Amino acid sequence: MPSTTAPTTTGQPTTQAPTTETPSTTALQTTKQPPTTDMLTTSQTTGQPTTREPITEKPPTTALQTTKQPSTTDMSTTMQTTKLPTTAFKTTAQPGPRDCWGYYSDGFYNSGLYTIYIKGAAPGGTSVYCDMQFGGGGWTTIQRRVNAVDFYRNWASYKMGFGIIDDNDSDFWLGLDLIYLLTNQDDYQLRIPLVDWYGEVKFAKYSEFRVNNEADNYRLTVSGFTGTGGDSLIATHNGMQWTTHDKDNDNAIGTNCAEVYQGAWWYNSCHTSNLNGPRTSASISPGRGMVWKTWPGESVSLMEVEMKIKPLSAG
Ligand SMILES: [Ca+2]
Repeated sequence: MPSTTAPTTTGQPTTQAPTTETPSTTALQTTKQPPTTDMLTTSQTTGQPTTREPITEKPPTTALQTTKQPSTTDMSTTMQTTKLPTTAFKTTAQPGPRDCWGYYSDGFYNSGLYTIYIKGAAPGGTSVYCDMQFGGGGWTTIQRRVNAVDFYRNWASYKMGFGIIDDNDSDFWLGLDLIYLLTNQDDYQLRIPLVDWYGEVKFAKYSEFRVNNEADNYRLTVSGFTGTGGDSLIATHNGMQWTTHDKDNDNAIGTNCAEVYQGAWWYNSCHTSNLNGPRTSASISPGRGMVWKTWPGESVSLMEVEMKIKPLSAG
């Protein structure tokens, strides 16, 4: 790993730098950024973000992994004691909504935590954050970046998920196994709100979003773009497999894109979007941040992003 002494701290926002919360993340970000004059000259002096600044990490209130949830029904108790594989659950009745749209359809209009019962997942249910207000409501959130949780993680972490799901100020990745199961129980659409460091908001929406299983390295199928932020997903990333710093499935010969861009994604060789990259300052070396190339551009890291899904049939 190169040990450049990039003067990156000068480009960090001064009032809300995430450095106070996860020094290790910052270290990863800064060591990868070569010295550039752009970074210095574009350092924001008047355009500092004024809204939705990173908030100090809250104590975990809800474990991401659903296996920690207590069993509440006789059915789930039976399933657990017999140690049946999760696929056996398909033979039993659906205990509740399979996603947030199911709750919305049942009249639940408040955003927050809900327990959903994903086809093929743990019978005890999965705790997820449902966005019931935005974009017509009923969105199941699979990723959120609004704080300082380190997203430069290995294959196992992205497979199982990480972070804390509690409210709008928590960062998390739901987990590729659950995203696979979710997106294969129906035809799902994907919505990605993009927020830059000035607080401007745009979005990208896809009428098709599906992730395959681990045997196929969570290959991405995405199509049908609409939105205001441009498409930074289809052309480069459709059909690609998942790559982490410890498992290289990208198309870059002799290079691990996750390692270069400090994230984990459906890298090609390498990317036009990097939403699991470092959540760093507004000005970055090209691609080395929380990037959406079509807006605000590859040399700007976003301030906030989310990935949310809903059945296409929901409208
Ligand atoms: Ca490679």
